[in-house]
This record gives sequence, structure tokens and C-alpha cells, in this order.
Amino acid sequence: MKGLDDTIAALASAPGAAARGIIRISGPGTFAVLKDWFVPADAANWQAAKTPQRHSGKLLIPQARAPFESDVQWWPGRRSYTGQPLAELHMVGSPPVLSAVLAELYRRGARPAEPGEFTLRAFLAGKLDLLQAEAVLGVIDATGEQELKTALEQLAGGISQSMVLMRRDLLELLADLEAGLDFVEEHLEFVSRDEITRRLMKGRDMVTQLAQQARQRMHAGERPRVVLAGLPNAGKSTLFNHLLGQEHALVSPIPGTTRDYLTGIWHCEGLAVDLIDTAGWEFAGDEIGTAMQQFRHDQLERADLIVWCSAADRSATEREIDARYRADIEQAGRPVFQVITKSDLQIGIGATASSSISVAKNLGLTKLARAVHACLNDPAARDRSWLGSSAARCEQSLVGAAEALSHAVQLAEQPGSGEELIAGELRLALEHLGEIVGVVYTDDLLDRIFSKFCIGK
Ligand SMILES: Nc1nc2c(ncn2[C@@H]2O[C@H](COP(=O)(O)OP(=O)(O)OP(=O)(O)O)[C@@H](O)[C@H]2O)c(=O)[nH]1
Ligand SMILES: [Mg+2]
Repeated sequence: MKGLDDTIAALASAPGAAARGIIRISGPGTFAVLKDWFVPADAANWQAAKTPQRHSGKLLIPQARAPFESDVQWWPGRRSYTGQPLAELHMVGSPPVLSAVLAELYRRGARPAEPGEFTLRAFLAGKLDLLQAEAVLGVIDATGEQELKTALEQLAGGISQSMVLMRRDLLELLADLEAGLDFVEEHLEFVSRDEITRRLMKGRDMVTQLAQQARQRMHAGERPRVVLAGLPNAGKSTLFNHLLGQEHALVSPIPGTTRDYLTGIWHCEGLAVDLIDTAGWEFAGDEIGTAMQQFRHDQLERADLIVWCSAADRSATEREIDARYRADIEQAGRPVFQVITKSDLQIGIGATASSSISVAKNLGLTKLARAVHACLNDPAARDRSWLGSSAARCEQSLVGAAEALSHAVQLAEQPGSGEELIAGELRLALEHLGEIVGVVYTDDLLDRIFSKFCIGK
């Protein structure tokens, strides 16, 4: 990271000829590098300015025969974008003129700005957090209306706001816990265990939801992932083969036929979708059973939609297990669509079913495709509140924070566990959350983020 006290200058408008060009200068020497050759019409005001002002005047470039008209937008104090003296020269957008002005600024002591250096200074001055700094780049790079909208919302502080509120709640809780630790001898209780647990749970749920949103956002550019899940023998592989139009998966009346998972591309009502067939939902205790469970878990975690298959001919016990497992994944915040399979085997189907199909009798399959298509196009199903770059950077921090908060909740729920352990987990969670907004950062991280910017931003 180069010196923050250097005065930097760069072209801030798009390169190439245009009606107007903008050169941006920032740093403690901004006034000095301009003062002898920018001649404002209101020289006295320009010298004495304490608040942001606009001055019209002329630039006297030694090599040029005539002066150039220029307006200077001048922020003399800390109220600028970068939090330090900053000037913008608004002038004719001719590339040779702009180059001559930049050369003169560099001759007088400014140095060329590095990519993203103005925004880096804004971040270091506390004018923007890291999520907002990334949004500046998102606005510049947006290729469509939705992307631009997301970037602008993030720049305006959309997610930053929730992060700040959540961090504030957790910091207050940490302060309460630490106050209690200081008076442990006196048996003073600042907050009750129930209260601690409740506040930790609230934080954990919010972080888990943000982690899910970030994960979904990371995969938003990819094909949507639809996972077939359900009890063994529910007809998942039969449906998988039918939807792909090929005999990919092994089908048999023996429960537990599918053991790992299979994937294929399903053209669902014109939308290309990654379709995934998983092993039936049972918790076998052996080694393969555990691996199956892990595969399935990984697939469900990454699903945009889970199509939960329940066989129409399932027994009362299976019905109960089926409902329990389905409720578990729904509670984990996964989007689930239930479909009753093998409808040819039973006339009356469950009242709660979203859809019913029979591959054997080719019934309900077009309706199923339409319903899946509608679920995937539901804006709520695909989160847009994160910029892809921020989601990718923050996902691990959010997962880390969610894990630490889950541990903290578990500890809080055990009456014998010490509050210093809970405070330890909470501190860890806060550190992870700090990385997201940039309260905690490394030079390497800043280099990675800001080097993607263009010069002048
Ligand atoms: N009658 C009828 N039988 C079906 C239908 N769909 C699947 N089956 C039968 O149900 C049995 C199980 O089908 P699979 O597709 O292997 O079921 P699965 O859910 O993949 O099972 P696991 O891989 O063991 O979890 C097979 O004998 C299929 O022929 C259907 O629509 N109607
Ligand atoms: Mg199968």
C-alpha cells in the first residue's frame, strides 16, 4: 500500500475523446499542486475556502499557447470522497489536453494514482466500508439493469446496514458477558442465561441466513441446481431418468439403490437446469451410509430448489418419517417443493402435496416442470442482495461466524458451561463479521480488492 500522504492524480472520466473530461486529485498537497497555474475567477474565495465549492477559472499550461477553461470542484477539508483535500478539474474532454494537464500535475509533485486508490482512501478514512467499496466496482462493471440495481443498493449501504446492526447487538452482548466475568466473585449476574441464549440465537439465525444468501448469490451466474431428494424407493431415479430422457440412473424396487449422486442437464420449460439425483433419505450407520449422507448434505446445501419426492403408496410410518425429514430441510431455510410420486398406485393423494406425478402412467410431468420453472424464476428464491464479488469474499467469514455463534448457543444451553467460553466464541464470531465490513483487514486483502479497480476510481 503506497503512502496515504502522497498527493495522487488521475483521469476520472472514461478514456478517449468526449465533450467533458474529469481529472481527480487527492491528498494533502492538492491545493499546492494547483495553486500557481489554476487561476480562478474568484481567487480570494478559492484561497480561503473552508467548505466544498466550485470555482471557474483558467489553467495555464506552460507548453500550451492559450489557457484552458476549467471548473474546479474543490473539497478543502475532510468532507470529500477520500476524507482528505480533493479537487476535480472539469474541462474539455480532449485526450492531449487532459494528458498535458496530468503531466503538469505530476511535474508539480502529484503522483499517478494506482487502480482503486481513491476508493481505498475513502475506505481507510471510514467513508465507506468494504462492502460499499466493492459496490463502487460493481457499479462500474455492471452489465445489466439488475446488476446495477444490486450494486447501487449495496453502495447505499443495504447489507452494510444489517451487518452494522447485527455487530452492534453482538458487541453489546459481549460487553454484558464481560462485565459479568469481572464480577464473578460477587455472583452478580448482568444478563440471565435465557437472555444470553436468546440474543445469541438471534445473531446465529441472521448470520446463517446471510451466509445462505451469499452462497446462492455466488452460484447465481451458474445453471440453477435442482436436487431430487426423498425416502428410499420414492421414485427419484425413475423421475431423474424420465426428465433427462435417458436411462442414467439405476432403478430398482430395492430401497437404497442410489448410493452416491448423479447429475445431468434438464431442459425445464426452456431453462437449462442441473438436475441431481441423490441417495434415499435414511441414516445408515456404516461407512458408506455416512458418506452417502455427506454427499446428500453437500448437494442439498448447494440446491436452488429441492424437489422432495414422496411415494403415494408409502406406509403410515414412512409418511411420518417423510414429513419429519422434509420439515428438517425446510427449517434449515432450503426451498422445497413436494411432489407425490407413483400417483398411479393410489387414487387419493395427500392434501398438502404441491403436485402429483406418475412416471409409469406419464401423468402430471408437464405440470411439474412448469411448477419447478416458476419456483426457480421466483425472485425470492434467488437472492440478489449481494454483489457476486462480495458474496465470494464474505462467504467463508459468514460461515465462520455462523459456526462460532452455533457453538456459543450450544454452550449457553448447557447450564454448567462457563461464560468465558461463550464470550470466546462470540469474540471469534465478531472477528469474522469484522472482516466482512472491513473493521478487520489485511493489506493483502485490500490489495486483492482494490487492484481490480480502474485507475481514477
Ligand atoms: N407404479 C409406479 N412405480 C414407480 C413409479 N416410479 C418409480 N416406480 C418404481 O419404484 C421403484 C423405486 O424407484 P427408484 O426410481 O429406484 O427409486 P429411488 O427413489 O431412486 O430409490 P433409491 O435410489 O433407493 O433411494 C422402482 O421399482 C420403480 O420402477 C411410478 O410412477 N409408478
Ligand atoms: Mg435412486
